[in-house]
Amino acid sequence: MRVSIFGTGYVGLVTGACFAEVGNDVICVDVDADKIEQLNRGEMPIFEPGLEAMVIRNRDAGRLRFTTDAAMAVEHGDFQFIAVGTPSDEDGSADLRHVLTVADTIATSMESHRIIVDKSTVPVGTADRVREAVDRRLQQRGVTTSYSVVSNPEFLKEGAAINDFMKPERVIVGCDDAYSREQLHALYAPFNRNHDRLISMDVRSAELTKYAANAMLATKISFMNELANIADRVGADIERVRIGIGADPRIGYHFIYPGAGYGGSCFPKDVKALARTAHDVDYVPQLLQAVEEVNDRQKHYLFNRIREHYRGDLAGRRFALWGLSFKPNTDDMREAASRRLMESLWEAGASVQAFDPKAMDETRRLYGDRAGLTLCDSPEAALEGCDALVVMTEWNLFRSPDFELIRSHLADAVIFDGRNIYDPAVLARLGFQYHAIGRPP
Ligand code: UPG
Repeated sequence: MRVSIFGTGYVGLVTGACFAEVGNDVICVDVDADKIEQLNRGEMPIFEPGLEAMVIRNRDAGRLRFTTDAAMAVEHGDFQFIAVGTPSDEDGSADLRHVLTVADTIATSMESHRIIVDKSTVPVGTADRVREAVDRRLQQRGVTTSYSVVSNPEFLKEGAAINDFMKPERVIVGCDDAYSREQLHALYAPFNRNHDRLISMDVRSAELTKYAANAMLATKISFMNELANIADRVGADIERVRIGIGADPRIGYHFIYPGAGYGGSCFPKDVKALARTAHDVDYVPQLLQAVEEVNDRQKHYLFNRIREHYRGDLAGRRFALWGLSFKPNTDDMREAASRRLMESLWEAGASVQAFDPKAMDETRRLYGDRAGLTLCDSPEAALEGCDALVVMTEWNLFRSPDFELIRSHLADAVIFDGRNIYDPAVLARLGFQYHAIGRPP
């Protein structure tokens, strides 16, 4: 089948590569000419396991092309995917500027029936706005052609996006006509394992499903972080509690890890946008507001522990920071808890020596040569001359370090762990002071 994808960001690129991988003829479009050139050379603008090899393989097979030529892409694809960013506006609502610009671009050269697919995360009602934008342009051009607008939200986890796309648990398709439903069914057929993964529904329900999924997951995390704060105060160990409650299949073990707060491009933005949608229809989303507030507070948790430990005396201290990305296996630092921590430490006059397996370039891009930040080549180098170690991302590399070596580098044998990856009993035996989330010291 012929597929065109607007936007070569995270979602667009993974979607394009995976559709090509199963034999479709895919064109990816972006307004950023440098990015398109880079992709044509086989260089990835983001790090995602397995992506580069898949892009190169399909590009070489002629099934995956990158261009800035939107008209050619509109001509090419029976499916026109919109996979551009929807950043948060000042008031938390999703900014639809890019989505509507793409809708207009498609309508500017559309001559015959196309299925326009919203893959970007967009608030309920966006399909209608896309339709309005398309109608306006078609009318202006005097072109009369039928077309459909379909909602097909993505559920890709960064770091596991290829696998999530190739082996989806579900594919949500919101559409109001039988023809598009059949076409989407055919397009996604190669990704069914054992049984049909496609769940079809009306457009508005599909749009809301995306937000509902992310808000539910964010709620689980904030719930656990709240419980960790209670555990701290009553002298319980949240890790035992986690294992205890997860055994109930109604609760389950997924997404109940307490930590330094959720980050990334989706949860913070989507919880805000859903709350905004609720306000817009005169509903006060109390639970969603609390989910966000708890997360905000949680991002200060580790800094507060550090400040308490040093009795407020942080000026001139130096901290080794392991992990900068918002989670392992990605170089993404959007809304990463590490950023909030570093900024608080700097404000208090402390400095940071940081190491991350993938996010060093991104950190350099964000903070440049900022005073108080030294980027190191290895976890060990980051420890040199520091007062204490702070772990912010649970990369596998950090899970079983040489604790003797850590101690030999640090002025104090103190570890602050924002992801609860170490065993308190082991660290106590080795003579460390260990501060984790919701665990007795
Ligand atoms: N997190 C926790 N505790 C947990 C699980 C996750 O603190 O038990 C944190 C994690 O550290 C990270 C954030 O939650 O900061 C988000 O993690 P994750 O969901 O793995 O990352 P994303 O790549 O942002 O993926 C989410 C959804 C995915 C959706 C995507 C974009 O999981 O289904 O497609 O956002 O909307």
